[in-house]
Amino acid sequence: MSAPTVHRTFCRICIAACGLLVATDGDQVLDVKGDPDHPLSAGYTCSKGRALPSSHHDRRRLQHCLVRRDGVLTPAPWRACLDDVAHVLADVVAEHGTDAVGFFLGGGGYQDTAAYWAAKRLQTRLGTTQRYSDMTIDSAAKTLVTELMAGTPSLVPHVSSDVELLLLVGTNPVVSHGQTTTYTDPVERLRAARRRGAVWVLDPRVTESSRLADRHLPLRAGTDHAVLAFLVREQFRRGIDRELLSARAQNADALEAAVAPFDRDRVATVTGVAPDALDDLADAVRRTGRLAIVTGTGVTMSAGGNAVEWLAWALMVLTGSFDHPAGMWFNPGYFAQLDQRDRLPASAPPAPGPPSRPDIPRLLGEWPAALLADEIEAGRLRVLVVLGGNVVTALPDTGRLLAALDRLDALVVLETMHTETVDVATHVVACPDQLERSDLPTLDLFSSAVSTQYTAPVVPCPAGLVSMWRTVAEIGRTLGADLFGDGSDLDEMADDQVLARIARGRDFDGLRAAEAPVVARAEVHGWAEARLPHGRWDLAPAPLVAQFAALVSAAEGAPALVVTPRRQPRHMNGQHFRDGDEPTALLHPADAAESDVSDGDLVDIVSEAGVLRVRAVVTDTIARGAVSVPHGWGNTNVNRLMSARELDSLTGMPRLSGTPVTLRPCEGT
Ligand SMILES: Nc1nc2c(c(=O)[nH]1)N[C@H]1C(S)=C(S)[C@@H](COP(=O)(O)OP(=O)(O)OC[C@H]3O[C@@H](n4cnc5c(=O)[nH]c(N)nc54)[C@H](O)[C@@H]3O)O[C@H]1N2
Ligand SMILES: Nc1nc2c(c(=O)[nH]1)N[C@H]1C(S)=C(S)[C@@H](COP(=O)(O)OP(=O)(O)OC[C@H]3O[C@@H](n4cnc5c(=O)[nH]c(N)nc54)[C@H](O)[C@@H]3O)O[C@H]1N2
Ligand code: SF4
Ligand SMILES: [Mo]
Repeated sequence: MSAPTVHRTFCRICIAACGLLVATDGDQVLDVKGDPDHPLSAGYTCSKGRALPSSHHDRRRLQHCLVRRDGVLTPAPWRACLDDVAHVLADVVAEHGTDAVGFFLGGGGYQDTAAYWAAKRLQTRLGTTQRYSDMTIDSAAKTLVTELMAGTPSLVPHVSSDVELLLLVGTNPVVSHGQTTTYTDPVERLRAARRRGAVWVLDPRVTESSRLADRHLPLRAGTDHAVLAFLVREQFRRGIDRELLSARAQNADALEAAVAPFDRDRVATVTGVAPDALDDLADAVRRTGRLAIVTGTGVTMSAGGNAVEWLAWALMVLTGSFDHPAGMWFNPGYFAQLDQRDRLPASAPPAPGPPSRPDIPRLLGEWPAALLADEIEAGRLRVLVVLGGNVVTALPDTGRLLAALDRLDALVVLETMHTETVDVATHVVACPDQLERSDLPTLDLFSSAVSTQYTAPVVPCPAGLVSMWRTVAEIGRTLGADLFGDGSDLDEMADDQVLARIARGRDFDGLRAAEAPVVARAEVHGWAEARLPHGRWDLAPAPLVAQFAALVSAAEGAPALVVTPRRQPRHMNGQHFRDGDEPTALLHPADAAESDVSDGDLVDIVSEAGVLRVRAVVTDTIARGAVSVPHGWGNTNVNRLMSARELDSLTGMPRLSGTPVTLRPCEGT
């Protein structure tokens, strides 16, 4: 064996984008370590990043493209695979038009900058309405609330480094590294926040993050909106400088009226949190003045997701925490340079949703991913192109979804691995993984600093694999759209030429030559408020106020037992960085006893949508009334329990947190 070569690159499994040192020998990836000189991650990595050598060489890696012939997925060259797709497209478009072709962008698509750019651009060029992505099964509440309160979709808050009060609501950054607010080296960051002040966690479960916090409030699942409403109410009750506030925000009176019923004792009853603990939290907010509130999937996927996000933002506006030190700052983006504009881009005017649910408006031009099955069943969506997503494990109501996918004229999946979605595809394009391609971090507003970096491929790209952007461009060509708009010869174009376009006016050659990531600025405060499209925050947008009122009256008859989500350290949604694990359902001893379930039993969890058989772990680390089950598993797919009919009226989010269920012990296990 020759001496290993060590490459400097960055991880694209989650949004933390940790700096990596990858040792290779030829096409063999030997070892991954954290890059101690990386300005953002300083040597930190998690077990998933360090498992890149084994996932790169995994037996499930796709080595070539596949086409389904006589029911069997058969290897085919890329050109032959795309020619076959072109035939299907020609027939479908001739009969039903371009709008019968839809796109789903998953996590693998978001993490491949050229692919993400190409997909967005092609969708715009085609004017297709059939656009779907993870956003509407993940964090739609955040997009909605940003649009309604700030009047722009372009603000992503990050925790200021000098924060003194950090409140984590339905997020477990020690495992997840964040949903949209990036948490690199989360243990160290939570410890640092504690050294300066206090960390509070709202979560029905004892988590890796709550163990590091000063205070953990194990509230009843789905009741977070009540805690946030109480905190907002306390701000008004304890006094606010209305004149100062009205210069920055409108509709304070409507906000105050909405939260008026949420006095301490009512909130204690609804949430199961002790009244004293609620007072302590309100005192802490008052004492520190400013704070940072980070929400996550535990709440954004719940029925109260929009309300929680709204009230969290409202509290940060009331306390002057947004856009200021000791609160949360907004990343203007290394490429986007939003702070150089006079005004932030305004939210698009409301547009109707898909014909299957026109009442649910489009969000960022997309339709709710949970409605894919409806659109297929109605015959409007006939070809689906999936870019780096595993829709079979990610979307609700698995049984119905599988039946719908089966009805498509073509299901074209662009993937690196043999997944559950590949299993049901008609065409599969084998793509380079992150070590086999050059890249920039995609979503620079999500980065924890105003920064970017370039990586070259770490190992050569094998002959059978084709970049996602190239496949997207080729599909566009078939549909009559020139992705680049200038007649560029796709066959001649290199990945880096696409990245150079994405880098726009910024010095791409300089980036490429730089040995290190470029950090323009660590944090930027005081730019966003002055650039709000309507000049001020809206503290009480009418759709949120109305939905909140409905939520509050519905919450009175809350179900006894609900399924809640959780992420696992060595798994990234449906991507598994360790073999041999099995998902488990965490259950409180009293809930287990009521259903006659013992620790280690297999249990049937039953919802209106379906049944899931899973092993129970009986533990008092979870609050009563919540059953915690992770997603991303093919055989034990929690999405069998999730309804694709009961969707949030403002975002189309399915309720993946807080689904009512009952338990049934399995006989003979
Ligand atoms: N290791 C790992 N990292 C990941 C992922 C992964 O699968 N594995 N997935 C990535 C993706 S796609 C995303 S979107 C992010 C998500 O990042 P997070 O949102 O931080 O996800 P979780 O770690 O599941 O944390 C959600 C927490 O919400 C709690 N919870 C559930 N119901 C409720 C409730 O009603 N109220 C409150 N207050 N809490 C509740 C759960 O117990 C859990 O601890 O993580 C990303 N990072
Ligand atoms: N019940 C329930 N359902 C959920 C959730 C939940 O908590 N509970 N979480 C939801 C959330 S937040 C999300 S974001 C979605 C996640 O849904 P998905 O985005 O579908 O999740 P993944 O399983 O991570 O799928 C990403 C796919 O991209 C592939 N991939 C990785 N790298 C590359 C690459 O470089 N190129 C290509 N072409 N492919 C690549 C991987 O092999 C993987 O199959 O699931 C959602 N579904
Ligand atoms: S936290 Fe882990 S998965 Fe996320 S970027 Fe860092 S090493 Fe990769
Ligand atoms: Mo996500």
